[in-house]
Amino acid sequence: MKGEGKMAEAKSKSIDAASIKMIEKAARDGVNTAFDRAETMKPCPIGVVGSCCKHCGMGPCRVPLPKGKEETPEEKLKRRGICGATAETIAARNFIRMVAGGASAHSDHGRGVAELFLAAAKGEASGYEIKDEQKLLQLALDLGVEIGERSNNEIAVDIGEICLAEFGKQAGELLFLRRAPLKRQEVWQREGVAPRGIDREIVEIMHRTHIGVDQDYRSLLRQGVRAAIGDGWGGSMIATELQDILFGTPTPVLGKVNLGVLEKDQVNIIIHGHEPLLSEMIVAAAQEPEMVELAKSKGASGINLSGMCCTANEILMRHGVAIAGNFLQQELAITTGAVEAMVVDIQCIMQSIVTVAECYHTKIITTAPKGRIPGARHIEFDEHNAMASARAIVKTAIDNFPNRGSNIEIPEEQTYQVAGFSHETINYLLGGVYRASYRPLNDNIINGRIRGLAGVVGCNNARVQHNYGHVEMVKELIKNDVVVVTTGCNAIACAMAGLMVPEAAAQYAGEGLASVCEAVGIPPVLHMGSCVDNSRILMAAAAMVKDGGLGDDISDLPVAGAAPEWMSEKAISIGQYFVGSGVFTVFGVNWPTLGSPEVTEFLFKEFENMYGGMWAFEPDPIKGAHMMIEHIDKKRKALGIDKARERVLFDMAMRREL
Ligand code: SF4
Ligand code: MSK
Repeated sequence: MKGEGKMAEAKSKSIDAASIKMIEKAARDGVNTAFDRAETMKPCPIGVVGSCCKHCGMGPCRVPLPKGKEETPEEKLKRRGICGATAETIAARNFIRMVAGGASAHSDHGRGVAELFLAAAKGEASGYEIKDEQKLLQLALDLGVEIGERSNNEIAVDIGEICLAEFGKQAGELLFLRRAPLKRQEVWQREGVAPRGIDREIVEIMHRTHIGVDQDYRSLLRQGVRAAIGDGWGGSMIATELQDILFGTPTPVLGKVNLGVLEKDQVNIIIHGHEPLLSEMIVAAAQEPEMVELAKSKGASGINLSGMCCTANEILMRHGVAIAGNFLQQELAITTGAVEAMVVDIQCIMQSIVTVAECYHTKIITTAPKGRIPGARHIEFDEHNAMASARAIVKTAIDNFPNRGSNIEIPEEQTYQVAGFSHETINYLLGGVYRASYRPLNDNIINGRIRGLAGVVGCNNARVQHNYGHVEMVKELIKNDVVVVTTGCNAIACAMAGLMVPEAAAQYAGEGLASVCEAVGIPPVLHMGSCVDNSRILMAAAAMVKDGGLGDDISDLPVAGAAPEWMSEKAISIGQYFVGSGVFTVFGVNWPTLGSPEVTEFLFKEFENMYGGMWAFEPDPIKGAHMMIEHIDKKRKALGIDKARERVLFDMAMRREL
């Protein structure tokens, strides 16, 4: 690997000082990273706009944009795939296959959680037990499960079986759709997008996009909405709800973030991926006195656990475990030379980490049967004996400590953050334990101190400067009094930039938002968890509608969504269920249907008439933020609360009232 490729110009690659240092170290060490590959690997101009089809053996077929505005039928026939598919069909098929990929990733995660939940309730998964009884009982009420004198485990068995059945259901509607405002449910009925079963809608996408099936882009995109709603209000929501019951619903917790959390004298273990099922056990195993003693016997002063990507968010939210970084920092963490083991499960794991690890001493340990990488050590997670798997992993890391080389450099950068804002916690923080509600949030939106709410989420993308889009967009929003809720790699970027401590309100937020944050003691950017936890944002939006004063539907709320550095198919599915739930959603970097102006127009404009929410594309994060603010102001005007902001002067009386 040494000497391979052109080394990246570090400073233009990231806004984060720790990452820049490690990009430079990788260059010195001759280690090629995603930052280098993004420079040398130019995207195919036809593929990037969604106009390349390889759905059959006659392709790939590439269909360019038309030359002039008016095309004759003869000219039209020349711009087709071999099977006759148009640019519209190809772009729409590609787009909803991305939805299918994303929805299946989230939903298969949810299925895994439901299976473990059921096994734990039946006493077949030692080490796991119900941690949040209140949420268990609430979910029982929501799902119509009898409570009576039954034990928690008896109730949980029923809940687990009902949730598992949601995946393979063939008819009817997903049960969690009932959690949406009534008006939203009517929109889904009207448009024919209420999902029947989570798996069914994904399979139907794969069928419709096979050669020669659905060749009407409107019809294809409708199925995309249906499957995405099955993700947000189905698979992802099941994952979040059952994880909370099994591992505890997050409450505010202090944590540290960035590569500086790695410890020079300790055994460093990074847990990377998405599922908290095994990582919860690794957290426990790493604290066992025998393990700590074993680490000391190898010359380390202890065991230091940290997370990466969404697993990091899961264990931060529930245990305050430090976060080493987000998606584009996975290779950089190994480049420090100080990581004994990187333990991975599913999603967003770069195959290259195995080869980067070969340049140092790090062991890559895969744990999921469906997520294997050649060259990695595989220690399979056995849910019936999870602690044994966790101990084997921790021991492998400890045994590797003496193999550390001398080429070690840990950047000092790390920041503090307050995380753990589940939608229940926001409820309690705003309304108090005895009158938990979103009323104070709604009131402050109505009186104009808070302009609106934005959900800013999603990945890093090596095609753009690491973390720049995330941080600039969020800063612009809070400066304009828009409170931000966040998940995934955006949350990690915001934490690294110091936006997730209460003091950030005074430094970065507009006067109205800052005054509310100071009164409640919260940061202006609220960490709601991992990718599947975007379902918490849906629940928060539904709660805002329920508390009244801001319309009858999510599409009436002064809210907007964004993923300024998206890259994964999951981000497309998330964006699609935000839009399908009535939220205006802006994506950065690139847009995968630009090869078909009709499809793009349909998603960006006509969707608003159908769903109340629509997509937009803007690579500049500040401009993207202003598109969101404009939409929020449009909704404020429609609600008749646009004048309130003009009256906000924040005299002493108003501050006292707060
Ligand atoms: Fe080409 Fe049609 Fe086959 Fe796609 S399905 S690769 S457009 S022939
Ligand atoms: S980890 S899906 S890069 S947010 Fe959830 Fe980050 Fe995107 Fe993966």
